[in-house]
Amino acid sequence: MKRLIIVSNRLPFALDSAGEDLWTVTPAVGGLVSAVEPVLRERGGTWIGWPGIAGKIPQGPLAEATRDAGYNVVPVALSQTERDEFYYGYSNEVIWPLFHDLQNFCNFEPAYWQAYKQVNERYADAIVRNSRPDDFIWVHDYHLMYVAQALRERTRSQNLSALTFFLHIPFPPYDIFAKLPQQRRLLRALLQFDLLGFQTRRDERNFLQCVRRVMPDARVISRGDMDVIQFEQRKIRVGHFPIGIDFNSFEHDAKCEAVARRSQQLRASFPDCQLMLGSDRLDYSKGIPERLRAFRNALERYPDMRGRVVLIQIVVPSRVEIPRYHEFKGRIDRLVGDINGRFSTSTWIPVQYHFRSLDRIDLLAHYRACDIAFLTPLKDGMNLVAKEYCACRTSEDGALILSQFAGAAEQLKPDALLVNPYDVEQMADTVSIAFCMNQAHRSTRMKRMRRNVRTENVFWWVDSFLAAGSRLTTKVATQRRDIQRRTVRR
Ligand code: GDG
Repeated sequence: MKRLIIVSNRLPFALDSAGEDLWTVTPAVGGLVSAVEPVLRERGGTWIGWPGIAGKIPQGPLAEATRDAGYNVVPVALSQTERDEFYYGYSNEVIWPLFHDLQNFCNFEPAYWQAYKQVNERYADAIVRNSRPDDFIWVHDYHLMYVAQALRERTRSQNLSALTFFLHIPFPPYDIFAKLPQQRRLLRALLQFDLLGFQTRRDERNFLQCVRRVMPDARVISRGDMDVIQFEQRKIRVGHFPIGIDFNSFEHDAKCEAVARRSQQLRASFPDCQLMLGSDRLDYSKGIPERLRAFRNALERYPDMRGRVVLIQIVVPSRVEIPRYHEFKGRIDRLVGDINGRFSTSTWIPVQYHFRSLDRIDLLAHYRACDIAFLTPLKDGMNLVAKEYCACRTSEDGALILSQFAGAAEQLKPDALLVNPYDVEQMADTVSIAFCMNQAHRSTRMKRMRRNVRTENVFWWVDSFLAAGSRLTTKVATQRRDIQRRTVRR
């Protein structure tokens, strides 16, 4: 088995200063970490990433934080300016909104691109220092799309391992991508990887469409479930690999005593009510205001639901240093206040709102206790919360209302109730349908969704990606031998 080197912007934990020589270590929350951490813990390997603090990295606390990880951790340091321009800037003010089709939220500040390249070069240097030619290098996500180009500029091509990349967020259609000032440079950089993985068929199709339109020198050849791009005498394979979750671990933990107890407590706090759950990082792509407006609309138009349904909305703080995120939180606070102010009675409050991260037991207890999950991203690479909800429904019941623009909809669509998050009335009608759906009907759908999430789990995802990559490493090795032979003959 090849050594696995994971490269992502963030490490699976964040270090934070709590005063002179005092440090806190907080586990990172987010889809990438949820998916990749169990894999690396099982197989071992190396994780290269940033520990979340600007400036010098304190070695003692880092060693302490990674002692029991089960894999090596290589930190990458970022200065405050780099953090601002690469992470908050290019990654989160340009790529994130653009790739979620929210181009009006973009700030195309030219200086951001320089910082993006510079920081990607830093990650490339860390890879060079910490990898061997036969390692499997797997770069993750939109922060690091320039890494392969930086690596190729640093290493002579015959010394490179196969370089692979997976994009966790959606890839936008051409008409949106075309707004990116660095569109050609970015595509060229992506084409320096040997394997490119996307979440869904839709993302893969969008990417190929952009390559066809923007890169006239590239030739796209379709081959069954994998596409191949011929570019600058190299072949780049392109596929879609929908990410999954560690189903067994969620199912197992959801059945444990502590989760059962907490789940019963939750249910007992809302007698005679159906519980609906929304759980998201604080992000404008997750459709939280739209969901709240739909819930308000449902309470207005379906008065029978008043007093009989509670929406528990968990919002996990994220990127709060960015002013837009701060303003966005204000919008959510006001909507929750409006709904509760208008509809609450002395015995019933319609929205239970938590602005904090729950620990795993509490999160799983919410999955177990809630009759309906209500997840309405405007666009989402996958949405793991939807899959985690299904895995934790150990009694095989519960309804899932899911945005048609979440990647997970491609796999769960026959059984999830799909909604358009821009259509508040349709969402409200779907809330009413879910509310009235009988147990037998819910159970048939949930069983099928659980089967899918159990089968196409995170290990299946990794295996299919690594399998596509391994075919590639053989090819890269052959190519390397050919180059060496030619050099010797000369
Ligand atoms: C990106 C893409 C793609 C949620 N609340 C709490 C908590 N969570 C965990 C969930 C889940 C993760 O956070 C969120 O994952 P998502 O997939 O829903 O969303 P992103 O963070 O935006 O992830 C996304 C994903 O990458 C993977 O490829 O699906 O489309 O945007 O795992 O469990 N965790 C804790 N407390 C909470 O309150 N501890």
